[in-house]
Amino acid sequence: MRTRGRIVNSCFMLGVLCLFPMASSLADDTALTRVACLGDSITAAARVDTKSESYPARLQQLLGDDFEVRNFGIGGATLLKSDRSNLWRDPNAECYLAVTKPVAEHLCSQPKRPNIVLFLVDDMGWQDTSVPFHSQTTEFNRRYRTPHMKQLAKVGMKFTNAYACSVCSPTRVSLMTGLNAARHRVTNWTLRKNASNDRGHPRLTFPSWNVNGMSPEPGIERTVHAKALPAFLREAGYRTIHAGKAHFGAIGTPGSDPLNVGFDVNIAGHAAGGPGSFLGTQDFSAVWRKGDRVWDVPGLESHHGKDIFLTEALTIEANKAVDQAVADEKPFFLYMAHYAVHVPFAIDSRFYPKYRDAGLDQTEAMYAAMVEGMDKSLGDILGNIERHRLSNETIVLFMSDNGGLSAHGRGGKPHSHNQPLSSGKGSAHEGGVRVPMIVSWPGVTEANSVCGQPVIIEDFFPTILELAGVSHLEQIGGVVDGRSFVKLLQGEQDQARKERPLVWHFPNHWGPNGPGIGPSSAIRRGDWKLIYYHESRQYELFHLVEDLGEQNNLAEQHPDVRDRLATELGKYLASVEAQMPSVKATGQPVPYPGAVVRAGNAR
Ligand SMILES: [Ca+2]
Repeated sequence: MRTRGRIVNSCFMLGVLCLFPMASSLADDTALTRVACLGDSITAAARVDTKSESYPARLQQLLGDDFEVRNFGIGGATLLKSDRSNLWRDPNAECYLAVTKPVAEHLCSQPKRPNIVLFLVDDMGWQDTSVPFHSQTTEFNRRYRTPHMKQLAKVGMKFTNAYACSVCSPTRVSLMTGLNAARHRVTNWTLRKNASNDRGHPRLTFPSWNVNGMSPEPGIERTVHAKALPAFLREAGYRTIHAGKAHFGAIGTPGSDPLNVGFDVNIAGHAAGGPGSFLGTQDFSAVWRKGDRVWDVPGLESHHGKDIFLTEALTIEANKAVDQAVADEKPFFLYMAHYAVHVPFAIDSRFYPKYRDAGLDQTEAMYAAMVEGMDKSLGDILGNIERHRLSNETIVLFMSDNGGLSAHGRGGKPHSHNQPLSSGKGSAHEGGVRVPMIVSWPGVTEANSVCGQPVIIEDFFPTILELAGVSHLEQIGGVVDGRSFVKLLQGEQDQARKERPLVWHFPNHWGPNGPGIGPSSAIRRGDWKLIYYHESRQYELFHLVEDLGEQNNLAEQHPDVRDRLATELGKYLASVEAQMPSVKATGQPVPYPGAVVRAGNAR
């Protein structure tokens, strides 16, 4: 159905033929829209270039089953032009839209506009799935039940070295802008205007980071002014649908409303990064815990008071928005950004009992049930797309926004929930930043394939725009830090990517203590990863292939690698004028890591 919109839009843009009124009227009147392929000019007689039989065939392929493309050869049916331009009739009085050869060829050369589903889960750890992202199946893979993720991995490509930032807002702003957190300066999570969520620190003062998040408008204090991903996609003709958690900008700023950053539809998104409740019986409100009403999930009133989990309600509403986009013949970008599996955990009674019966404590059983509910949502979203017979023209990207929560609020031993990775959400260690990622691009990604090349969250911005055929993706300021991974999806080598370092920057204080948690900057190049801790100015150096669990700090054994990476990290931070904490005792900013090496201060 939506190809009709494509031909109309393309013709309109081409300025050669405007078929829009005809396409609409014919589509309403008949099951098939008939398209007549004519010669080089519609002002000439209805004559077709018989030497070029291929373009009508290509056009038929492009337009699909909703159209009937018919080629009129010389001496064949004589088309009679009606009194409405571009509408033609054959002697049997059947109507056709007229498409001349140049137009048809132009259409055939147009990049397809696939539907795109970006399924982003909140706080989902690398091991919170039955899909093994480690080289072997783990106990966690056996614990969690995510059959639809398994199916997605079976038809698509699994990324085993995919990274986000260690907390929510930096990841989401990088995703939306293509900028690294060191550059966009939304380095910690956001909520209230002009208020930092940094926990107090005895020895460090934190910089004036962009506590108000991302802004589509210039001149809003303490924001990064940027054009967000959906704004580009909307311009390219997409219906842009936001469902779930937004968390792009602080309350009262333009970036807090997804409709202001380029989404046509907003289902339940606002400034807050967590739901008041996951339960419809609690109206998704924080009232039950006497919490601040800023956490109340907006919208979804039709589900209030009902026995429905938030994940399910969002899925139902997202599917309705997709149905509408299909009915409107628009390609769609669905940003399905679940509030799950973030706190506050709640009992999803559809899945909870079996995990409790399997011996998990209440918290872990709630968590596992929420993971399975998220997976059911993935199945329901993809099932709906299949029902529309659009699976073959829909690209699906599955991602999490940071590592799994492990420092507090979980059952069992802290910092253990992402093993074999160390630590969890809020940490510079792998457990905080390495996340599950799967991409399915029908006809392109090799089924059941695995990609071990590192990708990072800001790479999604140029990738998705490339997939959508958007060529002008210039960000405000002219810089995009992300690098498209389309080549990887196509199964090609990307040598330049191998040379590109990944950088994390967190000059902030999240709160809990634990391995890798605290103000820090980090860099990964190849198999090496260096972390620079702002308070101690000490380093951790890990060889991730030999020591995935980051247990052996090699900073002393390999000073050459340490110094090389520290200098590279420092240079990058300096180049984007990254903010650093200051030392309370002196008022001086913590130096960039390269400077520390040069000063000989490194441990
Ligand atoms: Ca998160």
